[in-house]
Amino acid sequence: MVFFKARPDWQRSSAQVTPEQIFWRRRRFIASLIGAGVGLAATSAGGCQRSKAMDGDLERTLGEPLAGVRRNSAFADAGREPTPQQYASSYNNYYEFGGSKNIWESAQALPTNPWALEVGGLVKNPATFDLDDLTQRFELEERIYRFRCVEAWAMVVPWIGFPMRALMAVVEPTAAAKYVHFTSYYDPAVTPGPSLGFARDLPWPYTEGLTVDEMANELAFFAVGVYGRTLPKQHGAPVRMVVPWKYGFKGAKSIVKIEFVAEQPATYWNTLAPNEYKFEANVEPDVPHPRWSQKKERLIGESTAMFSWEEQPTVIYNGYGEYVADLYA
Ligand SMILES: Nc1nc2c(c(=O)[nH]1)N[C@H]1C(S)=C(S)[C@@H](COP(=O)(O)O)O[C@H]1N2
Ligand SMILES: [Mo]
Repeated sequence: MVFFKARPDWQRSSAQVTPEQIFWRRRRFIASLIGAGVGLAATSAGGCQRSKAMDGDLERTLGEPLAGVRRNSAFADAGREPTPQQYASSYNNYYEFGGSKNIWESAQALPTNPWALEVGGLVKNPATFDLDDLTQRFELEERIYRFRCVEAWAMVVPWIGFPMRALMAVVEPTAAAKYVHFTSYYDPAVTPGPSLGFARDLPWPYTEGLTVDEMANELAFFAVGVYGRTLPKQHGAPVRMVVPWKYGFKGAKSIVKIEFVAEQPATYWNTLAPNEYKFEANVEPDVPHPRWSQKKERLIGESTAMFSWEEQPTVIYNGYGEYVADLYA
């Protein structure tokens, strides 16, 4: 496993970016000084950034404050401003609670306390982690990551959590472990899924997978918080995966089980539509989805209408190539 320090693609020298990119970067920098960016920098790590008042009902879904979390300086700048929380926390994909983006209220039915995260399979030390283990046993840090959904919308999110490899160090995968299978919470009485006829045949529970080497990469992260607080249920409380160089669907929410295995596991979207959702699912602008191009993305914002959001070019590995490209060489 190679762990190397590197700058993501958007932090390289200006010689490598076009004048147009510099223009937009400077404009955004100036905007951040006079706008909400200063608010973000001046508050404690991950303080909520708001460009306008948040809906009171939405605000009640946000978690408990996580105090004293240090921001990892390597991930303090994603080259784009963090997405204001009222957008990120009210525009979600969480199929267990419905097929629309507007599931934040129905997701409040998710029971998160107590929680048991079972880790086993090909490991030396199988273990079950409860809620306190997740927020206290592992040293928490904040990382501002770009996030890219396969549907071509994007955002920038200040996650709080711990590197996946910190958990690997505790359970110690054996040499036979080549893949990791992650399982989300599922209870048909609580998580009805989309209210469509085909919903009966969906391959619940939602699962995802990585190679062991991907899980050991410096970027791979378990989030237990966001915007300075514990995760709201709509983001996958109490613990979800964040793998920022891959499409968003790889980041399973509300994880109850992690199993180290020898063979590539079957996963939710890859089982449903293997030609559209690959197991690897790295962000690759030149590899179109069968039904749309991946060359551009739109940053979620004010309106729910995607065409009105700011369009940006998609970057290979979502800009994290210097961390992950050698995994695929
Ligand atoms: N269990 C579960 N995890 C999931 C999903 C889901 O439907 N169920 N959707 C995925 C998809 S497609 C995306 S884009 C992200 C969205 O994360 P967010 O709502 O926190 O932005 O969650 C991913 N994790
Ligand atoms: Mo997604």
